[in-house]
Amino acid sequence: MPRVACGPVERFGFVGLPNAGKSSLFNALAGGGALAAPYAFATTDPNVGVAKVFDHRLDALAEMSNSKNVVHASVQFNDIGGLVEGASQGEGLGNKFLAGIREVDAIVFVLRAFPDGDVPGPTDPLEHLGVVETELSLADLESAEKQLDKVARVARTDKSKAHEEAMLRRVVDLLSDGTPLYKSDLSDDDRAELKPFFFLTNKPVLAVVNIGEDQLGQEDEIAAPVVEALGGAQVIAACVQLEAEAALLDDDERAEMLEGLGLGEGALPRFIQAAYELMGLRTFLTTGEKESRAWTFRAGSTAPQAAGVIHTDFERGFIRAETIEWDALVEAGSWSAARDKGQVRSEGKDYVVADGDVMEFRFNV
Ligand SMILES: Nc1nc2c(ncn2[C@@H]2O[C@H](COP(=O)(O)OP(=O)(O)O)[C@@H](O)[C@H]2O)c(=O)[nH]1
Ligand SMILES: [Mg+2]
Repeated sequence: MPRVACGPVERFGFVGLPNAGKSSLFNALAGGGALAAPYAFATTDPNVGVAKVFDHRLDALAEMSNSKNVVHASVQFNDIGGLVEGASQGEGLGNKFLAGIREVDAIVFVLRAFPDGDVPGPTDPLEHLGVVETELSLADLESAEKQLDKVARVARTDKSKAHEEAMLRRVVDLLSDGTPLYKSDLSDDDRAELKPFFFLTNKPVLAVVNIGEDQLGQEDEIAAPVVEALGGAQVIAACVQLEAEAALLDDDERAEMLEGLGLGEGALPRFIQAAYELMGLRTFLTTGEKESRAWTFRAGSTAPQAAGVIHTDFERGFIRAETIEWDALVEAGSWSAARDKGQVRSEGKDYVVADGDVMEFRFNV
């Protein structure tokens, strides 16, 4: 039996101080995105959840096709637990915590801004970021020094190791200055080259600033210092508690509550979209009466590679892909109407799939 592929699965880890709102964010995502679909990576770990990637294109196609089944793309997230000062020294749950971060593909900093006398802890998101960054950077520094030591010894007799040694020296210098690698001037190529050394701060990051109910409307202002500190990383300000409460409601009630608060769709769709984009993921779609579905593929994939996300047979036996942009298809009203208008393209094996393409694969096994 050929393996049924399920596309790239990226794992995001929530990292932050105790009481920042990590578990609340987890519940908000799990509540809103709790899916019955049997994901390949279904897990029994209560700290691992799956959230669906909200996609209005998929909804429009499902409506057009009157699909019986609608399947969203998804991302996996881990509630790693609270970081405490001294974690890099193996303080308390420090080691377990660092191991949790090593397992994920990207880091989501959860930074508290909400004031609440009943919830202990600092309420300055920059202070949260500072503690977390210091611990991660110290853990990386220790690891970088050890690895540099080894490589330098080998490099004395093996000249081919000189470049590796220089890279690690640069990493040690950066971390000694307190610069996490994601904030450094290392190029994307440098960062890719450093992957085999497994540094925590070499992972892509995004941040959620958790604001209080009374701070709604001041999102940009409160997030600004974090945006500046993280230079370039996506920062999303949201009242996680309200989002978690909304997630417990059914669709209509949730929409009503969020609209009533002036929050539109809420912050979760934006958060998940940001997470998806951070990892260079794209979506193509399939649609029919039986099912409309969003499929995740890596930016730059060719049509056969995208077909392989559905099934390895589709990739091996790929002939061509009937392709149309989702909005053109919705406007035409059906595949046959779009075909009659000459809007459906027949793409070959070199076609680089675009985000939002709707595809039907022709294959031969
Ligand atoms: N007022 C207020 N309280 C919040 C908010 N987010 C989380 N909390 C509360 O803060 C406490 C800690 O939240 P939790 O999600 O468990 O934080 P964690 O330790 O990072 O997992 C809980 O009592 C939450 O109800 C918020 O946006 N506003
Ligand atoms: Mg928690």
